Amino acid sequence: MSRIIVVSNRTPGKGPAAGGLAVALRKTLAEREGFWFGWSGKLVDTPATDVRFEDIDGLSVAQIDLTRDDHHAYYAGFSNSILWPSFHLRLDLATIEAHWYEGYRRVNQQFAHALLPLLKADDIIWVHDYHLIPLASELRNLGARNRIGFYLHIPFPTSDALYAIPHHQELMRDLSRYDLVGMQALRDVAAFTEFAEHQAPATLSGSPLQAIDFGRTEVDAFPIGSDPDAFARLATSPAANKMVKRMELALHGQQLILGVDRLDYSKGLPQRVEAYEKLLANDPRFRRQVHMLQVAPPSRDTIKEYQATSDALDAICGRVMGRFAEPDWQPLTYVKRAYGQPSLAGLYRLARVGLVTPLRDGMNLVAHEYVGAQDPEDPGVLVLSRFAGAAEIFEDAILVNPFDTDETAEALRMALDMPRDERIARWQGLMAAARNHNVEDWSKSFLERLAPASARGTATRDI
Ligand code: ADQ
Repeated sequence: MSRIIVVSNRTPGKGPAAGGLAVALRKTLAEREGFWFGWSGKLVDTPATDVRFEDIDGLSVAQIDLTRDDHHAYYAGFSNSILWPSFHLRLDLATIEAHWYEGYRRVNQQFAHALLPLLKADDIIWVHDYHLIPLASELRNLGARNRIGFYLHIPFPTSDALYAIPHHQELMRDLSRYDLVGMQALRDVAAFTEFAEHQAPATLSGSPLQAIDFGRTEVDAFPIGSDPDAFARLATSPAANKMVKRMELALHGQQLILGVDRLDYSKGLPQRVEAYEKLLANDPRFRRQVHMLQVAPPSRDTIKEYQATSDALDAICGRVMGRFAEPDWQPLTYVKRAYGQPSLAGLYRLARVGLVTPLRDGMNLVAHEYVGAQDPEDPGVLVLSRFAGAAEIFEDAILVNPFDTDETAEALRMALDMPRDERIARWQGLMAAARNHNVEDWSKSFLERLAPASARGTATRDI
C-alpha cells in the first residue's frame, strides 16, 4: 500500500491537546508508514534546508525551519491578512501588501524542495489549507508525479471576492494541478464550480484571460467532523466533572449559554453578545435565570484586525455588564483563555444552549463537539449560524442569520424555553448527523478518493 504524506503549515504538537485531525490521521499514517510534514515553529535568520524527523506520541513528523521575514510574509501577511479575510468575504478587513505574495510563494517552494527528496514514486500526498495552495505546482515543477490532494478547511469565496485577491489566477491554476480538491460544504463546491465553469472576464480578473484547465482535478465536498462518541466519554470523565462542579457552584441553578471560539472576526462574537443583550432587554424574566459564558482565547494577535475584534468584544461585554449586572448577579463571563478538551467537554455538557454563530465558517467543530458532549436524557440546544458549513448537516439545530441579532435573540428564547421532549428529539437527530460525519470516516473517504484509479472501485467525477 502507498505511503500517505500529510502536509500542513504546522505539524501537530505533543500531548492530548492535539486536534481531532491529528488523532484521526495518526493511525492511518502509522499503518501506511507515512509522515506529517510542516513548519517546526522555529524562526531562523538564514534559509535552512534540513528536515528534522521526530516521533511525537507515535506520529512520525518531519519539520523545517523558516526565516523570520519569509514566515511573516507567508503567514501573518498573505495567508492571514489576504486569503483568510477574502475567503471569509471580509474584504473590508483585508490588507494587501504586494511583496507578501513573494514570501508566500517562497515558503511553498521551500516546502517543495525539502519534501521532494523524501518522496517515493507512489506516495500519496495530502496538503492542508490555504497556506499551501501552490504546493502541488511547486512539487510538479520539480518533477513530482505523485497523486496530490488538497483540502480547504475554510470556505471557498464567491467569484467577486476571489477577484480581489492578488494573483488569484495563478492560485486557481495552482489548484488545477491537484488531482483532488476537497471542500467542507456543497456551497463551497458550487462557488468553485462557478469560477471553474465561467472564469473571469479580463475586466474583472484584472489580467488577460487564459482559461485554466481543471480537467485533471476532481472537486467534491468532504465535510469534516469530530469524534462525537469520544466527546461523550470525555464529558463524563473525572477531569470534565471537576470543571462541571466548579461551574455548577457558580451558576446557582441558572441556565448556561455557552460560546467557545478562537477570538476571530469570522466567529461573530460581538453580534452574539448583542443578541444576548437583546434577550435580556426584551424578556426580563431571563435576568438572574441565565448566564452566558464566552471562552475566546486570542489568536493571530499581531494582526491589527484581530486586536480590533478583541476591543469590540471588550466594549460590548462591558456594555452588557453595565446595563444588566447587579451587585449580586452578573449576566456574563468572558474568558480570554484556552481550555483543555476535558474542561471544554464538561462545559459543553452543562450548557443548556450551545451558541455557535460565526458570520462565515468552513465547518465549525465546536458545534460537533457540543452535540457529542450532551446528556442524552437532558440535552441542550444547538443555536447555529446558517453560514457555518455545519449548517448543511445539522438540520435539527435552531439555524439563525448571525447578522440579524433579533433573530438570534429569539432563537435563544426558543432554546431556553424548549421542552425536554423536543430537546431530546432534536439532539438525537444532531447526534446521528455528527456520527455520520465523524473525522475518521472523513479522512478515509478523502484518501480513498485520492488513491490512484487502479486502487479504487468508483468512477471519477470531473468538472
Ligand atoms: P477553526 O477556525 O480554528 O478551524 P473550529 O472548527 O471551530 O474553528 O475549532 C477548531 C478546534 O479548536 C475545535 O476542536 C475546538 O475545540 C478548538 N477550540 C476552539 N475554541 C477553543 C477555546 N476557546 N479553547 C480551547 N479550544 C478551542 C478551521 C476552520 C473551521 C473548521 C476547522 C476544521 O475555520 O471552519 O471546522 O478548521 O476543518
